[in-house]
Amino acid sequence: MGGDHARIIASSVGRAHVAAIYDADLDRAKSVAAATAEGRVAKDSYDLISDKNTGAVLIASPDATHADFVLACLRAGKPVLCEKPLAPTPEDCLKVIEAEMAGGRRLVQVGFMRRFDPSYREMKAMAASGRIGPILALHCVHRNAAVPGWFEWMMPITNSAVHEFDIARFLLDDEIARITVHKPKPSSLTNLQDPMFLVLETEKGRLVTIDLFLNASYGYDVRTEIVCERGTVTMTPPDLSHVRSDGREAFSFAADWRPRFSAAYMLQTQDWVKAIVAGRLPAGSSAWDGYVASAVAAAGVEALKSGRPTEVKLVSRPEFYRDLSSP
Ligand code: ISE
Repeated sequence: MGGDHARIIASSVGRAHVAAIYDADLDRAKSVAAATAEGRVAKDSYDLISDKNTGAVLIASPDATHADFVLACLRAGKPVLCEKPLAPTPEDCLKVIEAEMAGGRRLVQVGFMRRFDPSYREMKAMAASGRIGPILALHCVHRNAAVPGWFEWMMPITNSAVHEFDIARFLLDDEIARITVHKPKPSSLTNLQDPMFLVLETEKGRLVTIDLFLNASYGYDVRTEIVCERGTVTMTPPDLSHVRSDGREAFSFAADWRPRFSAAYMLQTQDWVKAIVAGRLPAGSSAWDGYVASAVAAAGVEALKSGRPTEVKLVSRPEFYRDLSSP
């Protein structure tokens, strides 16, 4: 993912270039840097963050390392775009929030790139226009072909379903109050509880269903339907063509999220850089949004363990994080 971000900055973002790359795997850092940063590799991640030639930082490291790196960026006063989740636990997200508020400047964006995806944007605009009546419910399907062996038991919720939590808040303009996790018969292809069906209840009384299946084998398949009082808005398959032959019609699935959301990743980074240059807030998810998604995930992990509906516990939202981008 870090390599993809670096390539996007090097090829598709004006007013920015890749200053240098750090990766725990030096060979990987070298190969990405050769393609994007004229070979500039940093030996130490914290030195790279504080380096005077680093104007802003993009973090795409393992989930549990995010908060520490973001805190280092805040200490250095640098804008930072951090891959999701902001941290796997809401407690660590709150440390980021406290540090950002103490610095008095909004510097953190969380990489919930779906907010920039043209299909989600169009769906939100249609539903929000009110032309087909108020929104009643949301259905989400989130399927990966497979996840790596190091994926831990709670990561379907803390790493994957967090996207659905964030996009549900974005589409519905509503907060998630309660979560229940249902456990269907698990696939024999993995040791995880897979699939899981999540049911979210929102503050405004809507239901959100999430069919989360991370070893679905056949491809990367993300789908969403917004149910309104007088109609529905459904995401169409994002393929480029359908083939009709031999008495059937077929289309292809992406292998993973990178081709499916390539436009979203590019638009996200372009907006982030434009916002930094213009001195405005970026349009993406804030540290507050990152905290809320991880708080819903924490309730989800509890619900997975207990089998019971679990309340989402949020601290009250500081004035510092009130803006138009989130509910
Ligand atoms: C992965 O980390 C992502 O961010 C993808 O967008 C998501 O669909 C996938 O489930 C995650 O594992």
